[in-house]
Amino acid sequence: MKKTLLFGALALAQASIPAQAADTWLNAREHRIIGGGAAPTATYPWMVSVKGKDGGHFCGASLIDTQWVLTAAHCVEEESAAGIQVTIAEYDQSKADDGEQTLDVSAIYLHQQYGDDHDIALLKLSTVSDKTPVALADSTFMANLASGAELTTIGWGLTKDGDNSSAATVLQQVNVPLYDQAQCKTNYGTLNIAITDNMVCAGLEAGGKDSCQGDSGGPLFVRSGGSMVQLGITSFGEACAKAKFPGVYTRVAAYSDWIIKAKNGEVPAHQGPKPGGGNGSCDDCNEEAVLGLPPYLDLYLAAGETQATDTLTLTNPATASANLMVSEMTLVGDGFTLSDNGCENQAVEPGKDCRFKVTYKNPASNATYAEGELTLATNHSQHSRIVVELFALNGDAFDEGDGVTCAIFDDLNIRQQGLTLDCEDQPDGDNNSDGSDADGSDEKDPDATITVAGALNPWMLLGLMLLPLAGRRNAQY
Ligand code: 4AZ
Repeated sequence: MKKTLLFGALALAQASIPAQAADTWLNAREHRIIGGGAAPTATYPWMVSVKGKDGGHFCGASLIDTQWVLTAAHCVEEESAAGIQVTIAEYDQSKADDGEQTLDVSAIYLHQQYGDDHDIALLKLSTVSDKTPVALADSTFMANLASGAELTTIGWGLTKDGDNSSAATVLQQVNVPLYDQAQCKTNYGTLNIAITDNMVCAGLEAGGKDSCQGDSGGPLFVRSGGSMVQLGITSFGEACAKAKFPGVYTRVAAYSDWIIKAKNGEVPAHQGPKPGGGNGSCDDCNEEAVLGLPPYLDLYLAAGETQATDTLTLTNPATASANLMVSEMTLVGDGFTLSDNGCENQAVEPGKDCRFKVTYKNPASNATYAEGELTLATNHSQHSRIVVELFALNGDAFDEGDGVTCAIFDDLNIRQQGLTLDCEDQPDGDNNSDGSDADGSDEKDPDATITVAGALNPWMLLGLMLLPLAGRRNAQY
């Protein structure tokens, strides 16, 4: 996860342990509910253990609707839906309990702004569960909850902070009071950790009772008139059960709307770890058009022209089983703009399409070319993030007739890509008629031009050259 400091240890453990090693993950970060005891059996039918496909528990969660499980984003950030499963009404991790139900996950929805905040995720189950879901707190409920109110948190995490062999086998529970929000902010502030209004803290001033590693994603709830209401998702803390550093939980009431949106298919599905280790780059990503959108778009400005526009079409295949939703379109790059946007926040039915325009306007500099990137966030299970790389080339960058300067090729990094063409044959301007370099260097004249033969005009040439170039630019899907 992306948090710093106390998140550091968490991030390290989480990031370094691959999805397949989910069972070993808990062992690597031993801590469970601290200062509590075994929960009574058959009391929390909505309690969920999130596991690898090999059955190893790595996070808690809760059933909030027949087909929906709530957990922490940092629990599933590095997971794919196919790589995990959940056991609902789990109690004893060492055996199959009466009434427990293990189901597959069909999609993971991570909060789109998840980072140092918004540690929330939803898992959609492949089939419905017959267990009774837990109720969730809304803001009115929270407003009526006083500091010091008795809350409970449960899980299979470590029982001794730092002791990796202390993970619980049977579900543990501990009562922790709601901690004053301002005090929590102040205390964590000393560690440079921001406690936002999307978080809620629980624990004793003196420490001793807390959730811990392995409890993440599980619930913080209150008993209210004979029923239980979940108000937090176990998220992080400065160590466990430490005085002045209560456990920090995602404030569920801050996400009532997000939960509705995710259930409505308006949040892009999480694609799991990125190829090559999750840093966003991938060499073997699809370079083909995705849902009608090309991996790159070249916009050419003929000499004297000030802007160029292209219309792109996003298509929901006729074979699709659901509407295609684009929740967000973001465009970066100087001089590029998006207009006539008929796609963002629209439901595109199967067999239908939507359109939008991308324009490049030369920003009155003598820029020869520009690069940008258009990203679409969609609800498509395989294409939740579509990236179109944008390239613009200014006609003024070309010599009047049919020459393309070698400088452009250098700027575009084309020469380094091995597409040297005649640039390599151009003199470097030292006027040695024997072809040698007066200064002994191998540099080429940046102002030299490539003469383009016959019908192959500069635009076509650059289009051809940008094709492999763009292909190497890590278009991601
Ligand atoms: C964890 O790493 C974790 N003391 C969970 C809860 C707390 C700390 C760490 C709260 O999963």
